[in-house]
Amino acid sequence: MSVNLAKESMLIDLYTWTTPNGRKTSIVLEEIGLPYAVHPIDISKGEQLTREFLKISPNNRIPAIIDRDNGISLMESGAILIYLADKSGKLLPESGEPRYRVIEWLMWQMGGPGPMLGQVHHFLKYNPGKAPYAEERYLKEAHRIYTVLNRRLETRQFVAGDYSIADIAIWPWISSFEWQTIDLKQYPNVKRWYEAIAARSAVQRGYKVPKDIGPIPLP
Ligand SMILES: N[C@@H](CCC(=O)N[C@@H](CS)C(=O)NCC(=O)O)C(=O)O
Repeated sequence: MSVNLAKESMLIDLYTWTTPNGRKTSIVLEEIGLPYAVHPIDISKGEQLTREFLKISPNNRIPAIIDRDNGISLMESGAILIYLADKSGKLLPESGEPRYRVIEWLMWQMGGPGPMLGQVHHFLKYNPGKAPYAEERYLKEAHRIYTVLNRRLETRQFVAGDYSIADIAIWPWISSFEWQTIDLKQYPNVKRWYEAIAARSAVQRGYKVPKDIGPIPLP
């Protein structure tokens, strides 16, 4: 983590919290090695709702970044991942089908595992018993998502070619498998992929941003 570097040497300001969408961005920053300054936005205290933060993130959600090189600010983790990959020339092929495969699976994460597993957390983890239909619906969808990912990883080490921003976007959502009441042993290819990524030192550092709330869950 680059939190303690001198202010002038920072390139990226990262506004984040201890959530899957936040961790995607800190893991990518750790993987590509760009120096960054962490600005914790405690969403449990409503810090995402301030007028100051709204200027950086018009949707009032973390994560967001500012690139000090050019003043560009970005919200939406998918857009941030593409931006950082392009800026560094890492984790996203430059052109052709390999690039679109990574973007395809990144978009799959943004439209599927992100919002759907988010609903699983909301209903099963934080509000159990309040809405049985929603619990059933989103848990069923979670199993469908895990089935799709397990199938995709049957013949591949990573979801789209080499290790990429697509893997990094999906991984933090799978790291909450316990909250989702998912037994990873039911999805052996996902388990193998998950453990391999969890073992990376950049992932271990990025997981602890903006603060350490415990080790990466392992099956
Ligand atoms: N599609 C957005 C989703 C961002 C998002 O939902 N962030 C959550 C934390 S993971 C948040 O800021 N929640 C604050 C709130 O709900 O007010 C992205 O991928 O960046």
